[in-house]
Amino acid sequence: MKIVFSQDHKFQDGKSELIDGQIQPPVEKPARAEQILSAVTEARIGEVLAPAPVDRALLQTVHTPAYLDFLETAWDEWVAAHGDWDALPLDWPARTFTHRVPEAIDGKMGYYSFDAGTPITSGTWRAVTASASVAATGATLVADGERAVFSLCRPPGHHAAADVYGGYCFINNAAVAVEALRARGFSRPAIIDVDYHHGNGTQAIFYGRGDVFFASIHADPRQEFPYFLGYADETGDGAGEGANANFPLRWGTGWKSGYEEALEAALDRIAAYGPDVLVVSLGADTYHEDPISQFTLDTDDFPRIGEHLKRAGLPTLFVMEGGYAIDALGRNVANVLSGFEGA
Ligand code: OKP
Ligand code: ZN
Repeated sequence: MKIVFSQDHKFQDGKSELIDGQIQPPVEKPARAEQILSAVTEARIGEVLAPAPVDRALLQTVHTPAYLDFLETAWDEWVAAHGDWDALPLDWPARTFTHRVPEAIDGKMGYYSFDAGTPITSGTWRAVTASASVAATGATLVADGERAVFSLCRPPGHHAAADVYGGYCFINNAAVAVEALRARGFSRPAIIDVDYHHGNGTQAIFYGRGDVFFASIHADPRQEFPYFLGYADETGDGAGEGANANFPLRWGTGWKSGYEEALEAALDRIAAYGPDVLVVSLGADTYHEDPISQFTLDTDDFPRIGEHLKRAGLPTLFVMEGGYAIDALGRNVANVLSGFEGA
């Protein structure tokens, strides 16, 4: 399986994340991608290729022009206002407020975000466009006939919606990949999101559409981030009714205590949709030692995820999302891919 990777991920290197009320070192850090790259290289998953630059027009099939302009200029506006420390929002238009876009950078950040844990830094734009290019190039390779490709994206993307960032995500790489695949003639893509957290951004992007299926297996939003989306009764809207399927699972879920069953149910729903290509939002934060997560999958369970995905029998693009247990992350990701290759 070919791997697409860009070193430019390293330009997203936040100084701080607000965790449990304290400013701490970010858990979403460059070492994650480096660990994954060395593990997939060691496991001989396949050749590593550099991405082609991503077109702005492709990004605009997913994100609004105003949002992309905001992301591109936010750092400079923040530095002019406050100096060159990480840009973090602190004020949001919750219920009772208007949804106007303010002039001040702090107000714009609140308008375009949903959490205070996702720093904009000097290199954010460069890193997030590189991450999107990794996804888009992976899609091109699948369209050119590769059976399966691994887009080693960083930063992740599945929490980002058309004009909202958060959850360490700015550009929705999986959605960009879907649009790149559609542009190359695939007409019925399905996305399966196996990251521990609900892919709220991906769901929101495709919620009103019947031409893209979205299934997500994740920690129950009653207990876990992103809290306000990811419930089982979210089934799609309008033309998208029936094309969204959520499988929320309680904290403590393991392979035999609910995960495998949910994965099979999600893949059954995808098979019933009749897709022509599969995009996997691949998180390894379902691992029992993940520092911010509460599922109990073990390293031996990850190849089984790959085996189940292989049985869908579809051209498949893996897009990297989360996973924060840095020492085991690369091995767990490589295990999914080798499980897929071996099945
Ligand atoms: C990104 B991805 C938990 C705070 C959670 C954001 C988590 C984003 C996860 N107390 N902060 O889905 O792995
Ligand atoms: Zn996650």
